[in-house]
Amino acid sequence: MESSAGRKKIGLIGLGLMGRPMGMNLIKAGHSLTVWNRTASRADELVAAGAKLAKSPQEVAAASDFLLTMVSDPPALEEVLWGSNGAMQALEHGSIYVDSSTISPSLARKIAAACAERGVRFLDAPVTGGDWGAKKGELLFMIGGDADTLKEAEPILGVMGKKWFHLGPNGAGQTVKLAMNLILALQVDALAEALALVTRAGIQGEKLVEVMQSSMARSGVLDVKAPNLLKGEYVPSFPLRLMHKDLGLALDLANQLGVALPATAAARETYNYVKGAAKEDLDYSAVMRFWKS
Ligand code: NA7
Repeated sequence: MESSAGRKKIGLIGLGLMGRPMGMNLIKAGHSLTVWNRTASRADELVAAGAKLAKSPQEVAAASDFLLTMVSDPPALEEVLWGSNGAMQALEHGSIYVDSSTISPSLARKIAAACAERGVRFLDAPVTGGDWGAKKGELLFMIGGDADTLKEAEPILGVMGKKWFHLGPNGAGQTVKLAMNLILALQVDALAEALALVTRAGIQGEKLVEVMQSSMARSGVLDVKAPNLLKGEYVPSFPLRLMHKDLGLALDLANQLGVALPATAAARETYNYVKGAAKEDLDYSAVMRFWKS
């Protein structure tokens, strides 16, 4: 089922902030791409660049030997896989299915089992890098699943990302992704909390950031998110509503495993407050609004 020059027939479901640039990079690399999105107009840019627009997730799966999904959360993914005209029923024996949404490890394992029954090879492959990483083709993939399947998927992952980590069987990619997002959420929350303290004391936030940049507290998060916090500009790169969702998924997993995550539980309340008060879609760095609403 491969098209010319070893290019795969790729299907992409979910054309949000992340899915659109990932799809664009696949087209630029010469792959044949069939797409579907709940809100069809979000496919316009990709269709103009050469993608075929399918009428349903089922039609995407039937047209593809490599399916990629990138939707918001577990209910969205269950809908596109098992809802009306869902993709699962049309996945071809021998094809590869990669999900890059952030979902629960248990749902990843349920999908892997359903795929195995159809002779489909499944990888959970959530990403980190934000929408700028997706645009530049520099995402990091955290992979759960079979090593040989990963080997086969690597040329396609390499179009969208710069690195991937094989972390264990299905579910392992999602487990590490939830741990990663927990760290990012806490780091940004801690930075916002410290900025609230110094600015209330009459010291400019920039001063704290300057000191941090020369200390052990420097970090990638500081480089990328401190400017948002200092300017109060929160254009979504990674939306707060999705970070809030991921903290909930991390706490659910912790509950299942019997691990206490007290700092995560507290941070989720802070993000929850800002999410409830927000009228527009915001980046997760808007957690600062807990102190400056
Ligand atoms: P976005 O920009 O919020 O996009 C989410 C996508 O999921 C978008 O295509 C949505 O379609 C789709 N979606 C949401 N709910 C559904 C349902 N019920 N059925 C079908 N499709 C749905 O998120 P990002 O691109 O930033 O993130 C994607 C994932 O990566 C997410 O798991 C993050 O945590 C990490 P719409 O356009 O709204 O019709």
